[in-house]
Amino acid sequence: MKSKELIEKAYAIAKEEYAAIGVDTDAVLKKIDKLAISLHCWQTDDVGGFETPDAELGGGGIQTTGNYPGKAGTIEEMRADLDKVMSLLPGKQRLNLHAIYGDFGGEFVDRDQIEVKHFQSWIDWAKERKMGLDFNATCFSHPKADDGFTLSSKNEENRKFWVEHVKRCRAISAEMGKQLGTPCVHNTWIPDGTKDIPVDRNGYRVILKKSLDEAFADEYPKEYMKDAVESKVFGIGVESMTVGSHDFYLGYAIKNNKLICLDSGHFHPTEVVGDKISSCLQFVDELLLHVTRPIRWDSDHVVTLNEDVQLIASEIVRNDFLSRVNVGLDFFDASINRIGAYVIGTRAAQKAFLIAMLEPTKSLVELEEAGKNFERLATLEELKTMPFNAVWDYYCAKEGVPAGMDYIADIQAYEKEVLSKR
Ligand code: RNT
Ligand code: ZN
Repeated sequence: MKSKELIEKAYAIAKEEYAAIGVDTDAVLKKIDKLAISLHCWQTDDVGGFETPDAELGGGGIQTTGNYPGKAGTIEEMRADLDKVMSLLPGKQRLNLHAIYGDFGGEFVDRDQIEVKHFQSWIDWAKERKMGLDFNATCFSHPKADDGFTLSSKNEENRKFWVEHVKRCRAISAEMGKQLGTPCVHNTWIPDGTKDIPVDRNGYRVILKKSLDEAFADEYPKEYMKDAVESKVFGIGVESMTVGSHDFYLGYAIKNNKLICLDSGHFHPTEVVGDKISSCLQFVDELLLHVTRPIRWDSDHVVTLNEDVQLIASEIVRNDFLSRVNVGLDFFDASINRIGAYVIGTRAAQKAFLIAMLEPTKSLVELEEAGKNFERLATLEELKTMPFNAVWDYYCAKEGVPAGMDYIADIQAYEKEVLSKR
């Protein structure tokens, strides 16, 4: 285990090094406390949900791969896993639920029938932990989504079903926000699209717009809930056209004062979400992020501390956008210990924010404005190996969670005592 003495010694040195470039590490530690990342509950069970015993993710071009033992199969198991995850993370978190994770008490409740009562035990759970909740309509893994269309369906009965589902999800979200005293971000993502070349692209988009207008007709106070819409470039089996493209939703969000959700896996591989933040925020009030790690496609690999994630965090921090960007995660790896995956990914995102906060942004901008581009690049390179890790460890120790690699042993013990017995 990393000793308290070593952590403090390293922090004292790091503090001096950062002070020399004009960064106050104590102030950074206060600032990072304001960041509450929304934990996507679906990393614990591969997006299965609790509608039926053995429910599995289906349709819509999202997939989990792997069958590592220990997946959460019940609401109790999921809650235990979430508590474990949070015990290994510094700072505060929010919880992001999908509609399929209701507390249905063993009964089958179809998506157009869900009510607040199915989520009250989650609200109580979050209240006990002083956390906020976020929510998502689940427009996939359902027979009425099997033909590849939900809100943009030309089958009127199906379309109405999905509109009703989203309406109910928004009402549930508003109640979550009301009871918890922090606005719930409700995100709408639909898988709609076609495998092969469609002819009536416009027709589907006309229907999607109409369905969103209907689903969003009920207004709720901003203090209770906020709507986000999430685009996607393509999915497996939906290669030729996605109805809810980026252009579609960006337009919809701007015109209707909604949040746009940017998922790092939903763009062409050389596009980076970090670059989109300052563009979108010129025209929408707030953003929702789904931080993930796409590999060749929207593979939803565990987030690691890479340049894409760093740019996202840096853009938010440099521009003081923390109050306008809701940070959520969206990865699901079933091939390794799921709790381990969860903790690695969340800590990586937190580290990216910490590094961003340790940047002497003002002096970098001065170099840039003076045309000193060699000096700018050199400083950015040197910053990469500054002792941010000493600040991270100190932050973890201060928060009473394992520093450095110490969380690995904790997760191994949880696997032995809990996960392996499922
Ligand atoms: C799918 C979207 C969507 C889902 C979750 C489960 O490509 O990213 O956000 O991953 O809603
Ligand atoms: Zn997403």
